[in-house]
Amino acid sequence: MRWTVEDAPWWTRAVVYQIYPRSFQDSDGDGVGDLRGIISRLDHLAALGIDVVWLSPIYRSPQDDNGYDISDYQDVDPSFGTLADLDELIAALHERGMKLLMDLVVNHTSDEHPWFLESRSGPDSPKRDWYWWRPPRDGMAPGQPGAEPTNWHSFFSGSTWELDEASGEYYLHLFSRKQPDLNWENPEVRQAVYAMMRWWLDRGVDGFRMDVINLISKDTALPDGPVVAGVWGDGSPHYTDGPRVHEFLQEMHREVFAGRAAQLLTVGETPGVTLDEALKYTDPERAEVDMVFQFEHVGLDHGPGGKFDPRPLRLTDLKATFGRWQAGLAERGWNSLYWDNHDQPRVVSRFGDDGRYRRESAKALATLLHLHRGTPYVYQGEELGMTNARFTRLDQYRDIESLRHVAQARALGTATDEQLLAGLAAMSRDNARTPVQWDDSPQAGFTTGTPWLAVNPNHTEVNAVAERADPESVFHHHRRLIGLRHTDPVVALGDFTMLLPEDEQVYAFTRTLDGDALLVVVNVSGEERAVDLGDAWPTGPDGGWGDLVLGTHAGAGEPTTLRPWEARVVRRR
Ligand code: ISL
Repeated sequence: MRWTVEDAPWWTRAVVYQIYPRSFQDSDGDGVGDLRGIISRLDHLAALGIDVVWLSPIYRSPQDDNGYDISDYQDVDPSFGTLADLDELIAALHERGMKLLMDLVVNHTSDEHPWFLESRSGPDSPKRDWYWWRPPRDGMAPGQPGAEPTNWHSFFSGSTWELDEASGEYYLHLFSRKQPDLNWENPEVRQAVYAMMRWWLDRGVDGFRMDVINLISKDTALPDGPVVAGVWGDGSPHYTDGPRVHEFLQEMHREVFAGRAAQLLTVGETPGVTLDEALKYTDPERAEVDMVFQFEHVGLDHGPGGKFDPRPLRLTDLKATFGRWQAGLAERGWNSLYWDNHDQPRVVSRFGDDGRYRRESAKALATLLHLHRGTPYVYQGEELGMTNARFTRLDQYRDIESLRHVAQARALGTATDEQLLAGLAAMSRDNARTPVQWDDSPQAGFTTGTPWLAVNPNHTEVNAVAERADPESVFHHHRRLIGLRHTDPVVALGDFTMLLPEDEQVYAFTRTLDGDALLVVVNVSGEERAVDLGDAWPTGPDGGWGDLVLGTHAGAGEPTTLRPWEARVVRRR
């Protein structure tokens, strides 16, 4: 089953923009971004041409993990505004022809959610079974080292089990101890989630980005995992793409999306997902979700010590990964395309050059993002070429993952502060969370108060006002790339063929549809480079590749030589 221009879903031609509300725009001077701030910046999104906004969580939350710990799914956190503000945002987006995706965080709740408070009230609570409660291992005493029901290591360091002193039992939390995992085995839990989702759709939202949705089904035997860090084991084989996950998602589709699925967009965040599993999640005939976020390409620079021990990216690894995913989801299913989000460092710092070639490399990487087959996701500030935070002290970091990593490494003596600082500077999630740089004023136009996370000092040069004013900017390059997806069917639906898979410097591929052919060729380096594509894309009588549709550099340049970080999109005559 392959879509044609006539029957392809609307989101094959759409571009999504992610807003991380804490850091987007503050309207009341408390240093935290909010909904009214977002409403005031919608013209920026309209100018960029985006179709869909994905809003990271704005629900009521103790903010232990910046809103990914929800204590009320049907209310807005006061730090972000009110439900009335959200209704206004939905209306303002719809007026401009844009849709709104809500973040759906239902693998876990906050430990302050009424469901968990009830569940925790004792073993006889009617909601006890809504979460994962277990006694200590093998008759050991509660709290005794090693008494945790499994040896699983949390995503945020330490055990995935927290002892509840009152009952002497432990509850499961794959993330922080303030994020207890819901028990999806219990049908009441599932029905409560579906009812909440219907309530949002009825309110006017256009779909969901589903947080760690491939972790909701656990092996109920809860086996230990192989030991990986000190005493801790890797439990992920027992909860990633677990035994009932597809059944649950098909049930959700029937209960929530049936009858209105065609207007909506659903995207599952699926860390550790394999291509085979992704095919199941996204095969339209199975009716689960429209697309998933895979994680292979953002793991390629993780070193032997994990994400905070990075190594340089090899371009051939990146091409092997994307090539496999493009081919794997060509006939069935669909890719989502991303470099950045609120959990990843800034791509221009990570895979580009955030010094001399900041602008050029940001544009080259944007070209790669938008020209693959799939739905592109642009993360706030990516369209401005924003860079990593450049913090110089550990006390500048706020993210729970970074703070827990530092605390654990210090406790175990596994890294010096200098090494920790280097690891965080490269990989901390806070790199993507510094406030959006709107202008060159002291807090970059983000707030009139003190921002919750420091503004990057380079906002004096890197900011939206400067970007919008310069026709050759990163912003305008993204805008043109987004426009191409809207107008050129070959960009949305064309076949993908990787060229030069062994080349460590040039990333080249073709997109073809009904006799139309585009070549995308990108110099992923600061060195000039002559490119010979051989028979895969022969040069014409003028010695060139064809008509330039879009390029990163002004002036024609040499016909088949790319300047540092130059990207070209060319149409065959
Ligand atoms: O960023 C990560 C650690 O390096 C990822 O493993 C991340 O934790 C994982 O992708 C899940 O992310 C999502 O769920 C988390 C939340 O902290 C992230 O912000 C969210 O995107 C728990 O809700």
